[in-house]
Amino acid sequence: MARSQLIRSAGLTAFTAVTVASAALLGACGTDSADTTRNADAISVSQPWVKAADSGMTAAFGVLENSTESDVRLVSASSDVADSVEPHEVIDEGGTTTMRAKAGGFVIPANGSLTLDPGGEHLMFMGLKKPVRAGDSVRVTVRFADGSTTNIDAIARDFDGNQENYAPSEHK
Ligand SMILES: [Cu+2]
Repeated sequence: MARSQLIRSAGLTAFTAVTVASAALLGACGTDSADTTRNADAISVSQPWVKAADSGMTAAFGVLENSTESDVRLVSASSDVADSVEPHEVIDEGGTTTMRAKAGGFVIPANGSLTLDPGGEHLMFMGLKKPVRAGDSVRVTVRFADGSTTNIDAIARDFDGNQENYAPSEHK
C-alpha cells in the first residue's frame, strides 16, 4: 500500500511500477529466510483424512512433514465443501477440553512433523455445504506464511471418537 502510494506520488509509469514491485518482492524473499524453498514445497502431507459428517462441522487430520531447516507456519485453509476452514487446537479448560482457533496457525518444525489428530490440532470445517460421506475425497487448500499453497485431498471416513469435541456450542 505504502509502496503504491510512493510510486503514484513519484509519477512513474505503470511499467516502472511493476518493475519496482518485482524487485521489492525479490528483496523480501531474500531477507525473510536463508532457506529459499517455498513453504508449500517444504511440506509433504501423509495420511490425510476427514471425518464424515452430514452437515454442520467436521475436521480434517493428517501428518505434515517439513523437510527443511526452517520452521514453516500453516496460516489458513479453505475448502469448497465448507464456508470456512480454520486451524484449531484443543485446550484443557479446568478439566473440560474445548477447542478454539489456533492463533497464528500451525507451526511445522524444521526437520520435523506435525500430526493433526482427533483430540489435538485439526483443520476445522465450519458450515458444511454438503454431506461428506465415507469414501469421498475432500480437497482442502492450505496456505503457508509465505503465501504458497498446497492442495490436500483428504479421504472421508466414519469416526465416532471425540464427538464431544465437535459440539457446535464450543464454537462461536
Ligand atoms: Cu475445531
